Amino acid sequence: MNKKLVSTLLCGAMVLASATPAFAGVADGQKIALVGKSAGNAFFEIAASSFKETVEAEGGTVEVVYPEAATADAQIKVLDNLISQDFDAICISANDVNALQAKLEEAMDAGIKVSSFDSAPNKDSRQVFVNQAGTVAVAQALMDAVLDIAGGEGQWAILSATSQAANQNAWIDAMKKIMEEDEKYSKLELVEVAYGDDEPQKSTDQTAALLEKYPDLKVICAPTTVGIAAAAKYLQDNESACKLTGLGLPSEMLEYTGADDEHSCPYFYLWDMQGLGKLSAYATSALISDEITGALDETFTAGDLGEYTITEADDGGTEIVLGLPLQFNSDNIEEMAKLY
Ligand code: RAM
Repeated sequence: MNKKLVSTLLCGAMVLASATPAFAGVADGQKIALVGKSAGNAFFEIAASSFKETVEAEGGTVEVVYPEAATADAQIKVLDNLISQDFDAICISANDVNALQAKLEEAMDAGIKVSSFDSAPNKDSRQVFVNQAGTVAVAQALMDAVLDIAGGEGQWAILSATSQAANQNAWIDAMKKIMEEDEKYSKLELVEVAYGDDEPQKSTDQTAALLEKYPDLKVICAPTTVGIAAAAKYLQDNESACKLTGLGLPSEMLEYTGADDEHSCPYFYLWDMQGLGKLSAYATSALISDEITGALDETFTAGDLGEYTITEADDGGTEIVLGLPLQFNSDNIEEMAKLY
């Protein structure tokens, strides 16, 4: 190729580069830390991989960090370490609603942008929360599933993650409120909220204990992907009459989902997992580039997901809601299991 042609091509490329607006939200060189609730949970691995892909495609870098345990103390250790490095932002799924406040405030005071995804620390601990689906929308879907699967009446229990988990407790509180406020749930009896700590073995043991304590238990609702997968296996292996619903990953629920006696879970819910990673990435990046501050009514474009508006969260802070909860059942589980 002759020199003139090369320089013409180079000039053209430079003009193009300067004329092409930066992809909304993600700018070159941004350094972001993504903090999950615990290691070894496919939920966070899937969200983190789409978060990373989104940021890296635009020239930023992401460090994904997991605490040693699913506790606030372990996350505080992680945050301490991150604050001493030159991160532009931290995006966190909180193991506790209030306990991270001092550390996250310290991060913000140090000029680090703080967003959260999946599980929100309180409103003073973050600039914005990326909520996978509205808290009440998730609770409503779960309550209606419990009512339907129980046949309108009877005992049911919740198998949660840790007792401090901000998102679990928000969903559980919203479910209790829905149940109390509408007469149609009055024949349902919530007998216990058990905690499997998002550990497969503990979740299995808690399922076994619930069945032993409540022989007439009709439904277990596990709003945790780890808990529901463990309970699904236990109930199905033991041919239990007790049925299951909750929040799960289709890939982990494939063999347990179906509305017949062979399967332990007629249907369950989750949301667009790749979308959660992407939207969290774009929102965090938009904070760094000062496109948003996290204030109510601000808007931004989250790449091919389109435009999002920051709304008021139930805790008085702000949030960006990805979409609606999605139902997985025998009709769509095979297709969805290929995605996440
Ligand atoms: C588990 C975690 C996570 C929750 C999902 C549904 O993986 O507890 O925080 O959002 O379940």
